[in-house]
Amino acid sequence: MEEVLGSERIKELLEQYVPKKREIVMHEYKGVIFPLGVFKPSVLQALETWEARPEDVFVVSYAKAGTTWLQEVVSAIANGGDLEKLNKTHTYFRVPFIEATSFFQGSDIPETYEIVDKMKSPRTIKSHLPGHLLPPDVFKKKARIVYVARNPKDMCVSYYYYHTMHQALPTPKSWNDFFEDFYTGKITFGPWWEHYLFYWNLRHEPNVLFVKFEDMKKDLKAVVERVTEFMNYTLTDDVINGIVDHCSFESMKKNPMTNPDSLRDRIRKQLDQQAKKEEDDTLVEPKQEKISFMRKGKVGDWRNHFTVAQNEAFDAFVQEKLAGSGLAFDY
Ligand code: PPS
Repeated sequence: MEEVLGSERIKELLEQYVPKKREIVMHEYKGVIFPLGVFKPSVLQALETWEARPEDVFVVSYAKAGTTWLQEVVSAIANGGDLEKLNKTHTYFRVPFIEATSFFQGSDIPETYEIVDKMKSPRTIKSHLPGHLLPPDVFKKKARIVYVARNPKDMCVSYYYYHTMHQALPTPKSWNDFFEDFYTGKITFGPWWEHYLFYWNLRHEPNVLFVKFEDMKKDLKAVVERVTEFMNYTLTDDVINGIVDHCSFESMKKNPMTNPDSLRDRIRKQLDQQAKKEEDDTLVEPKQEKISFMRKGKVGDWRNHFTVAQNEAFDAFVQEKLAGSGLAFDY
């Protein structure tokens, strides 16, 4: 993205960014719910005929599964572990989110996928699209897909907090309400179990690598090595160790080029200024301001949120949905 627009232009757009009054409207596209402000039907439709390249690397996941973490690993590998180079551009621009409308809404820039079209190969691209909505050409061209899955209990908690802080997502009435929606699949990106199973069933394809968040927590170096081999790179042990340090929770949280908060803070500043100017307190829905995108990054935070009854119901549900698939998680 940066190579197409240039970092100065991106900076200029961020500074000019004037948010529109925003009502959160959801729409359904081929059985999946999306907020209209970020995922337009026209973009989802355009992606059906979008042209992939065999050398593309897609980081695909359900929301809050560890995408940003894995995309940083992939981007670091694609850049040969050159951390100085990585730290010049935010991960958001190094690994564009193909189905998302650029957050510079109202500006004159093209859709993200059009920017991706102009990027040089090898491109690293993020997507949360379920299998039936990912551009079919990705499968046809056998572009690489690195998929990350996370135990659905922690993913549910992380997604709940994300809904309380993200301006484009509807604020849940309560944890209990969100829990019900998550487990029935009535949320952005749809039923998580269908998302998982589609990619899990492709895990033996040579162009697909299925990774688990919990394995990244257990042994990040082993995962970095697997992804490096999968992407067909050869990196020295020193370089691999550098990537592992760069991608630790602590490093990514304090690095403004890997922590999505740094972009959010700039946008929030603009929102505050605009609201003040217009003396308009309805400009944006009040959101939790203090929660970081890099919230906890742990396995097991669900224990602080699920009631005993919720846990029992969820276990039974997971067992039913994943039965016979061989897909299981550490909690
Ligand atoms: S998004 O918005 O859907 O792309 O979110 P995603 O990046 O998939 O998931 C965000 C959660 O991943 C955690 N995270 C990490 N955990 C451990 N180590 C590292 N380096 C790391 N980077 C991101 C992040 O903290 C979110 O999880 P929670 O549980 O909310 O903390």
